[in-house]
Amino acid sequence: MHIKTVRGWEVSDRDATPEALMLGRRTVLAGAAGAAMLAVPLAAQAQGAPRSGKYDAGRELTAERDATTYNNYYEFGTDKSISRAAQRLPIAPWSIKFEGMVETPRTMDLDDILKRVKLEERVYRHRCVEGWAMTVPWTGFPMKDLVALAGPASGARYVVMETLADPKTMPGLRISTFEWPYVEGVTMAEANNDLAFIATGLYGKALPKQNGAPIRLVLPWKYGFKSVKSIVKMTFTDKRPTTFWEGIQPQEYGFWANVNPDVPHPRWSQATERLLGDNQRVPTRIYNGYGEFVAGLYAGMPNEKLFI
Ligand SMILES: Nc1nc2c(c(=O)[nH]1)N[C@H]1C(S)=C(S)[C@@H](COP(=O)(O)O)O[C@H]1N2
Ligand SMILES: [Mo]
Repeated sequence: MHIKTVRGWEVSDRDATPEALMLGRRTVLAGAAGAAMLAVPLAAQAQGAPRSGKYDAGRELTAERDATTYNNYYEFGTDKSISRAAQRLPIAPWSIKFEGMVETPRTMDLDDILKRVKLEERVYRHRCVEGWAMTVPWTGFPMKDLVALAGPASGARYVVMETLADPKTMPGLRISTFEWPYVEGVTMAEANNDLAFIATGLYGKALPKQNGAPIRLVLPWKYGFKSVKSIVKMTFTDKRPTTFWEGIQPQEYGFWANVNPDVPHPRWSQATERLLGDNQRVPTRIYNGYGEFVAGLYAGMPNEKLFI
């Protein structure tokens, strides 16, 4: 396969200009990947959920305007200014397919899922591998509750999640150097860790489209690219998946992608991060500061490349 020059969001945050990625990879122009459809009461997905006191973010909230206008959502374009373009994302009705090693493969409507979970608000730090960071209040529920709804079979070891791939509304799907749909995965132990969160709201409102409406993953101890947006499918498997960025640049992005200031990206340092808003630089912390909750997940894995 011929590899062309490309840099994408993995360009250092300090060099600001995002360019298109590399690699002559065949694109699977996913057909109108099926968000099967039924009505969803969107407003009900965020309002009035009580804020959890379990995880103290320890720094000021990012301004809502910054968090909702500076985004990574490559389906809508490779720069940070996709918030307008993303308004075409069709989010209602919405459903999620549960497939693979589950007791009963099925599709569940989002409104049905929301009836079976308890919403709460959590303020989490977010660290993008490019070097920028934010602190935002997500509304949602623990990922383990979604796993329980899916009903995995006992042999399942990984959960794989996919974003909608809709060529009609997502111009980024024409970039054939990417292999759509966007796919991410975690181990069952990671999925069942209380910190792993499924968000349906942000700042007490329904999740904005540019932030991954109507339902996305939030893994605050990992680099942001693991937190897959607009999820339409959850597959349980006993094989580790090749994830979106790993498939494109395996020498730069791996499966684990845990935040670590001492493990530089091959092209830039990860020692500090730039806070959206005031652009202040602060030190990056191992596991993005969530080590007490998640470090145990990685004990006894000396041969795994746990950090990027
Ligand atoms: N489907 C999809 N999910 C995605 C991305 C993407 O391009 N497409 N970008 C990831 C990256 S690199 C980051 S940092 C976060 C950004 O989330 P935000 O725009 O809500 O800040 O989403 C992640 N999830
Ligand atoms: Mo990112």
